[in-house]
This record gives sequence, C-alpha cells and structure tokens, in this order.
Amino acid sequence: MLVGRRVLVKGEVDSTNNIAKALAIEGEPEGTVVTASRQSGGKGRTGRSWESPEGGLYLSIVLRPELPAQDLTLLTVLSCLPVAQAIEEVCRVVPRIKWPNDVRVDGRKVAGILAEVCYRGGEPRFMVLGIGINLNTEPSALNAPEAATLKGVCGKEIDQEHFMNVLLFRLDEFYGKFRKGDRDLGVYTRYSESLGQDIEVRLGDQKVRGRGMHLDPDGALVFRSEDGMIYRATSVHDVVPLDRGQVRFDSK
Ligand code: BT5
Repeated sequence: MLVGRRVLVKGEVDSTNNIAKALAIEGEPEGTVVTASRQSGGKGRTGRSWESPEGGLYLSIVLRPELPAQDLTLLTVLSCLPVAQAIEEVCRVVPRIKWPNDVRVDGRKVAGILAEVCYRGGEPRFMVLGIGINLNTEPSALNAPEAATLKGVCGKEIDQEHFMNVLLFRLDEFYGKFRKGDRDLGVYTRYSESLGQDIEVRLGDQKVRGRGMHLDPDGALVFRSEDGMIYRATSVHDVVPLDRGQVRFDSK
C-alpha cells in the first residue's frame, strides 16, 4: 500500500494541503497522508475557501507521480472517482461527480478536491491532493448553501475510522492503476454528472450552457454549447511555483 503508508493525524491546522506541501518540500516520500479534525484556513480552488468545522474529514496526500503535466490534470479530475466509490461503499448511496472536482449527492456537494502541483524550473516536482468530505459535520456549522453531509444523507453517524480506511484503500487502488496507465474512464463516466448531460460551465466571467461530451486526455471537459460551439474547459488544479523567492505558504 502506497497511499496511507504513513498517516499524520492533527487537531486544528490552517490547511492540511499546506502541511503536506511543507513536508514534501523537505523530501517526504509519496503516499504520506495528513489529516486534521478542523481547518482554520481550508482552501478551495483559485482562492476560494473550504468550510472545515469539526466532524468533517480533511486530508492531503503527498504524491510524486513522475508523469507529464497533462496526466496530472487528468489525475486530479479522476481522483473524484475513489472518493465517490468510498462514499457509495460506506453510505449505500450513489454519488455523482460534477466536473472538475465536486462529489455530490442529490445535487448537493458532499466532497471537494483541491490538487496543488508544485513546479520547480518548469518541471512538476510533486503534487498534493487535498480532499474535504462533509462526513459528520453539523449542517448548521456549514456556511455553504449547496452543501450536504453524509450523516444527513445516511441518517446516521458515519464511523470515521472505517470511512478513512475504505477511502485510503480506494485511493491507493486508483493511484496504482493510474500510474500504470489505466484511466478507468468508463467507470468515471458512470458516476459523472457532467458527461452526456446538460451543464453550465463557468469560463472566466462567463457562464456557458451546453452538453458535456467527453474528457480530453488531459482531463479537460469538452462540451457543445447551446449555439453549437465546441469548448474545452481546463484549469483544474492550482499551480504553485516553487522557484526561489516565490514560495508562500503557512506551515504550522
Ligand atoms: C473545492 O474547491 O471543492 C476543493 C475543496 C478541497 C478541500 C480540502 S480539505 C483538505 C485539503 N486542505 C485544504 O485546505 N483544502 C483541501 P472549490 O471547487 O473551489 O469549491 C469551493 C466552494 O465550495 C466554496 O466557494 C463554497 O461555495 C463551497 N463550499 C465551501 N465549503 C464547503 C463544504 N464544506 N461543503 C460543501 N461546499 C462547500
């Protein structure tokens, strides 16, 4: 087992992604997982925040995939799959994946993924895959109107340790296959809420309505807009330059 061979369990932190990044810079081998019971500065993509009160699951994995940059984008997109599978296995509901990084139940977000790829000298050095799941979070503690919690969905408290074990097993299985070139796009498509569906995609400041067609090999979502234009939506992970003088993150 690679993913989860070392698991660091923390109380409150600013962001597990920041801790995992700091460890990775110091040479932490891949597979290490950092979890926390709360985050004071949980991060979403492009500067958004991730509400992280007690009861949720917050974890970040150090990965060193040695793959070209386009594969890292696809890896980010497809990593929703093991999260959805773990939820299905434990909660007996079938979640859907909204491209690029949302896992939803009945149209409400229960989990999100933030991958940060750190480059040095133009080359990807490592990737931190951060996953936030509203496990036993009290809905009243979440200031996110479209959120749902798994406790609410299942109608009972989820055993966090069991969930974590299932999730790490699924992530390890997924990552092992991905590194060998197995992309599991068929399985992904079955969980997708974006492929073959009518969707609305934000492109910059614009919202475009259309129908999801397929994923390009780099994880971009290809869709046809209502006026017949073909679009490629990209940009699924945050890029963190690690060249000297440009590193900025909080490590606690
Ligand atoms: C995400 O961003 O969905 C990525 C979330 C990743 C969180 C994990 S937790 C462990 C690791 N450490 C971190 O600091 N981050 C990662 P994005 O697609 O940008 O979605 C953010 C949006 O989701 C917000 O603007 C809110 O609208 C909504 N949101 C915030 N907190 C939420 C929550 N707990 N549940 C559901 N939706 C939420």
